Amino acid sequence: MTSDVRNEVDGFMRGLTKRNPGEPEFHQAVREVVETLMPFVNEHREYKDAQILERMTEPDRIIIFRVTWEDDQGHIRANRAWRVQFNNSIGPYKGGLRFHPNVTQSVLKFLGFEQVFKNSLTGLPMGGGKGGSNFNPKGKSDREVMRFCQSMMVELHRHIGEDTDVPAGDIGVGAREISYLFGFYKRLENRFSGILTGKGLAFGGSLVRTEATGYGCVYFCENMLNHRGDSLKHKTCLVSGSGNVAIYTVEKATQLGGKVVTLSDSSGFIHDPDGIDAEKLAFIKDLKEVRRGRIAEYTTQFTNATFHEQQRPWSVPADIAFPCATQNELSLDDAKILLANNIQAVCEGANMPTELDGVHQLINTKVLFGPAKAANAGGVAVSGLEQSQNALRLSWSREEVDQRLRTIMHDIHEKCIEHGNGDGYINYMKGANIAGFVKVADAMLAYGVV
Ligand code: NDP
Ligand code: 2IT
Repeated sequence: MTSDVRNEVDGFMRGLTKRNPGEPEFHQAVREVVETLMPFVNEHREYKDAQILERMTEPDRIIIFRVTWEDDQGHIRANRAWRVQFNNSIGPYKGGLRFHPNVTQSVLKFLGFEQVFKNSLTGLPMGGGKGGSNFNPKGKSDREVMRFCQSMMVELHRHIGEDTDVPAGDIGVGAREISYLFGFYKRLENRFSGILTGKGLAFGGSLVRTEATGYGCVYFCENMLNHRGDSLKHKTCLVSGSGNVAIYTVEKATQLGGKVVTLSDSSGFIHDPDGIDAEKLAFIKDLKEVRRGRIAEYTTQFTNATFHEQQRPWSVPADIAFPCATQNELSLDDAKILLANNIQAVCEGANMPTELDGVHQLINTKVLFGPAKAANAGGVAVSGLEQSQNALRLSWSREEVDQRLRTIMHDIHEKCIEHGNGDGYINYMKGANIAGFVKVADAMLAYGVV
């Protein structure tokens, strides 16, 4: 980056930080994008003259509301919830809902901002949004989760719709929560329509949506490796997290010949040097998707494995790392350890899992770096396919949806190459940011001043 561009980025970030104080995650997500986009925007004066970057970093609106509910002991509880409707230039707002105690407006703004670019990259007509609550589903009974979801929908139903805003799942929001939310929307509105994605197969859900983010992330990684004349076969892989994205990343990476040796949750990570095969993954699915247990239990079942309390998996030597838990789970020091162990690729299943200086370190060292916006777009892409099926009132086969997912991930990879190729090294972050930006920016230009 030249010093002129650096000054321009710093100036832009000073203004953004002043307008959005106390929102470090949002600042981080915007800085990453602005650093790569500023030279491009300077070369395309029409974007600069129309203040597209300034407009794209300001959400269309944010809805904030209280959610009151009653726990099993009869105590009244109050949480805060948000829906950040970030940008609907190329389609209705689309993006997940997150339930986690560390959810803040900053976290949801970073997620909503990135969703705009990600959804654009899928090639489907989806704008970007995100929502959620600081509600902690951990340790709550099904009935408590149901009462919370119903109370949340009492407000949320006014703001969503198949042509307005279509939420889905994210951390802490899976099949159970989407079912409670959908059932209550239907009751409030007396309408059965595709206002949420990630629905159950009996009521409008799509095959492969559960697997889509993890599978898509591995397809993207395989595309990056193939482009270098390599593949996942015989590669040792690290996966963090043990939720929806992590589980199906392990499944597909294993099917493509990789050996996954780690998984984690917020208590620590497990290391299984023999690899987590299909049988062991079935145990994890039951542990995490059914019993909602802790990853440490893996070592009681598979005694060759070890549990490392309160640690992350990045110190285990491997070829490929898939961070699939949460934001900022891979620091600059972690990146240096991965590089010292000769990592070949880092492919982000989670949103913004790598700290920005860690990203710079990986890209400067020219390892393959698959940024979240591109690498985890498979989830929202199949959500888009769920919307299409709902609109058509039919269901596509598993093979059909999986084939479309593969094609979309392949096309995203191509777009990253188109905009990120420099001297033979593909800067996928730059490619994804520019390719995602152009479609949204062109729509905004066409609309004039809105
Ligand atoms: P889940 O709730 O299914 O799983 C989250 C996993 O991450 C759990 O293992 C959880 O551990 C761990 N985790 C969450 N927060 C923290 C934290 N603060 N510190 C350490 N570990 C943590 O969520 P998903 O798998 O759906 O989401 C994972 C990531 O993927 C998120 O970044 C999400 O935004 C992103 N993503 C999800 C998509 C989807 O379709 N679901 C699509 C695209 C991206 P524990 O149980 O101990 O909290
Ligand atoms: O971050 C994401 O892309 C998601 N949580 C999925 C969003 C969606 O609408 O399926």
